Amino acid sequence: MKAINESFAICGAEAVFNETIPVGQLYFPSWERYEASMRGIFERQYYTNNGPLLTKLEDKLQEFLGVKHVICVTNGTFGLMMAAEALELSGKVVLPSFTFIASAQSLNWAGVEPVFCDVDPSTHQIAIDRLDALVDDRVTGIMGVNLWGGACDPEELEQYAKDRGLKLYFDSAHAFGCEANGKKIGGFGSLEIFSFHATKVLSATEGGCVCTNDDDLANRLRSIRPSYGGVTPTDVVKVANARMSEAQAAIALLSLEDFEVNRKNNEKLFSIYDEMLSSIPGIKLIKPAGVTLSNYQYVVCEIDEENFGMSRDSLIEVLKAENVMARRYFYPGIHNSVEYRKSLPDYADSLPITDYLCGTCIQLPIGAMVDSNSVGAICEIIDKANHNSDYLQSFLAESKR
Ligand code: T4K
Repeated sequence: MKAINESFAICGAEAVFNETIPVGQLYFPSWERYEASMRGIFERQYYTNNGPLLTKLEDKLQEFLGVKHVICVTNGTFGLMMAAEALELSGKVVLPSFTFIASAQSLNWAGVEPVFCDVDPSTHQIAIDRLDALVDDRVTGIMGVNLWGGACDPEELEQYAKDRGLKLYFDSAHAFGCEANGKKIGGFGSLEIFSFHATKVLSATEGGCVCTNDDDLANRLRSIRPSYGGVTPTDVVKVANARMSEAQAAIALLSLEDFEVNRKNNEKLFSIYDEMLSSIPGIKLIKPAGVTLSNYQYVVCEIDEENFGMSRDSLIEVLKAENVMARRYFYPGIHNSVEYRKSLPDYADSLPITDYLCGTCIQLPIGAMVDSNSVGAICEIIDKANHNSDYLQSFLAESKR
C-alpha cells in the first residue's frame, strides 16, 4: 500500500492529470467547421457591423429562446450596461451580492446605486423574502440573477415587481438554454442578458446578448449598441460600442448547433459528480434550482470544513497540485470587494448567507473538454483528501511555516 505522501501531488507524488483540467465550458468546434465559417468572412470581406453571420445568429437565437428580439453584444457586461441605460433605471436597484461583480458595476456605470440582497441558503438564488426590507422609495428596479444553471423564481419576482411598480430584468449569464416551468429563460421580466464568454455553455469566445419582447426597448438597445439602420446615436443618452463581430458570431453559431450535445454531456458529468460526491461527508453539491431544464453549466459545492476535514481553500490547493483548476466562486462577494467596501461599507456583515457561501463554495470542472473518466478521477481525489484530511492539513500548515 502507498504511503499517504505518495498519494498526493501536493506532497510530491506525480499529478493525477498530465494536463490541466480547466473549469468553464471551453467549447472548440472542429477546425474544419471553423475554417469553413471564417472562409466566408474572408470571401465577403466583411468583419463587423450587422454582418450576415450576426443577423443569422440573432434570428436563430430568437427562434431558440422564443423571444421577439435578440440583440447580440460584445460581452455580457456590455449587455448589462446597455440594459440599465435602456430601462432608464435611476436611484437604486436591488440585486444579490452573490454574483459576478459586473452585475453591480453595470449599475454604477449607469449612475444607479446597487442594493445588495442576501441569497437563499439552499438554492443560492436571491432571497425573495428579504426584498421587502430593502425596497424603499429610491428603488426603481430589481435585477434577478439566474445562478448555476438554475433560476431565481422569475414568475414570483415578476409578480413582486408588478405589485410594487418596479422594473425587473435578469442577469441570466449562467442560464442559457434553461427552462423555468417549461418556458425558456430569456423571456422573463422586461429583458434578460446572457453571456457568451468562452467559459459559458454557449460560446462566442467573448460575447453575449440582450433579449426582450418589448419593441421600444429593443429599439433603444439597438441604438445604444451602434450600427442599426435608421437610429442615430443622438436618440439615446449614452452610446456604447458593444458590437459583436462576424468572427464571434461564427463561433456562436457553431456552439448553438452543438448546444444540445454539450448540454447533455454536462448533464451526464453532473450526474456522475452527484453520485460520487454524495457519499463523502462535508461536501454538498448544489443542484440547479427553480428550473425544469438545466444547462448544468456549473458544478458548485459547499465545503463544510468541520465535516469534510479541511477547508475549501485547502482542497483547492490539493486539486491544483493534481492539475485540476478548481476555484473559489464567487469570492469575496461583491459587497466585500475593495471597491464596494469603500463606497458602500454598511453591507459588511449584513449578508450572512452570502458570506458563508463565499467562504465555502468551490467550482469544479465540467464542460466540453471534460469526460466521465476525468470526473471520476476528480471525485476520487476529493474522496482521498477527505479520508486523509488530518495528514493533509498538517502537511499544508507545515509547508506554510
Ligand atoms: N453575470 C454573471 C453572473 C457572470 O458570471 C458574468 C461572467 C457576467 C455577468 C459577465 O459576462 P461577460 O462580460 O464575462 O460575458 C470568468 C469569465 O470571464 C466571465 O464570463 C464569468 N462570468 C466570470 C465569473 O468568470 P475569469 O476571468 O475568472 O475566467 P478565466 O479566464 O479565469 O477562465 C476560467 C478558467 O478557464 C481558467 O482556468 C483558465 C481557463 N481558460 C479560460 C479561457 C477564457 C482556458 O483554458 N481557455 C480560455 O480561453 O472570468
